[in-house]
Amino acid sequence: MTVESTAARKPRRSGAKRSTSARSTKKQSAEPELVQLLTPEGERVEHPDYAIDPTPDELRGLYRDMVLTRRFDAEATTLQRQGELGLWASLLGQEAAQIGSGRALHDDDYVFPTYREHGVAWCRGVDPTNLLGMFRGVNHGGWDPNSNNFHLYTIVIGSQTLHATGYAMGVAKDGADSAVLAYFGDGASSQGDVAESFTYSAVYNAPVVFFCQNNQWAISEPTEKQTRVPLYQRAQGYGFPGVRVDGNDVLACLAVTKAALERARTGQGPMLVEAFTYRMGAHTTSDDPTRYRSSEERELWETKDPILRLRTLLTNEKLADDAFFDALEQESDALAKRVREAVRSMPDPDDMALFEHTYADGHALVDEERAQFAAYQASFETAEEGI
Ligand SMILES: Cc1ncc(C[n+]2csc(CCOP(=O)(O)OP(=O)(O)O)c2C)c(N)n1
Ligand SMILES: [Mg+2]
Repeated sequence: MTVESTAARKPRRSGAKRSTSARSTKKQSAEPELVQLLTPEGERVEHPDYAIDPTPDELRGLYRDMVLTRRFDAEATTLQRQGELGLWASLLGQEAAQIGSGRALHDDDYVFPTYREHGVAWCRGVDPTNLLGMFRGVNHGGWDPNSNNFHLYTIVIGSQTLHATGYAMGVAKDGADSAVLAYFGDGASSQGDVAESFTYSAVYNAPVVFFCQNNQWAISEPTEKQTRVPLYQRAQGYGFPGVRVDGNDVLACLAVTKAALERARTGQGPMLVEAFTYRMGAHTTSDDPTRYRSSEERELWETKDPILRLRTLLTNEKLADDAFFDALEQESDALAKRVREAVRSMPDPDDMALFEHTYADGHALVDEERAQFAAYQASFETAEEGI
């Protein structure tokens, strides 16, 4: 099921684009239909429901976003390996899903992420260094959600879809014309929270778009263990549209999310977007995917790399030259250096800060725990003095 794109149809900018209507992306097999606007070979194609015609500047911008996000992510993984972070959840392979959907947002839209949405955070203007405090264990979040309309990372999988739905219901009650974008994964789709948020958002016609990054794995569990139908088809049972998009195609992710958000903003209710993609790396730095999946699978997905296909388009259509790619590499290195320095100089938190902000007005139990912990910490000081 699809909805009409709100993007105006424009004439073709280049002869390279062809229509997919005859060559439908629906395969002979039971493979579901997939919205695609940029093939793995870097060729532009059209889709009958989703039109988009980005300028060369916008195409270069999307490419830059994806490259910088990947570089930041690689640096964070390295920092974890060197003991500077306790854990890192890499987005490798999911750059197009995140940048495409992230760039579809208006400033006053609100985002509820999981723990892997580093590319979306980038689009929202959250400084990448702020994402790392929680993973270093020096804070519980790292940014003010209301400064960027980007909620804190949520580890309890699926729970943020409920927060997003409640927030969207509030947006509707306020009569505001903004939308809410809720991210979740294929594994989270099995959570009751997600089912409840689908029900509530549908019956209250809440302006929320559910963006499921189906990266095909929930730690070591494949998507076949989560569902018997393609995930986007779940929406139908709740009474709102669902669509599957090529999650490694930044243009398709941008076009479909734009249309879904506009639909929500104009009072037409929720929509589910399933971005079909692949988690190229481990679940987190604590995981070893070689124990449960084949290297052939990863190699296959390397041929569908989201960054490579846009680079091919930019190069083939002469929309970017060596100077552009070289400058971007330098910018990436500078970002990595800045991130590394920022992480290493993050101050350790005050031990007692753990007990702050639990309750707005304090709580007797927290007071008791604070006192106990203070005594425990003090016992080390006494022991050290005695040595
Ligand atoms: C409610 C809950 N149950 C279990 C976990 C442990 N857990 C963390 S991530 C994860 C898998 C999530 O998979 P998916 O939703 O596909 O997201 P992905 O990690 O692939 O981005 C699980 C089971 C959790 N964080 N929260
Ligand atoms: Mg997953």
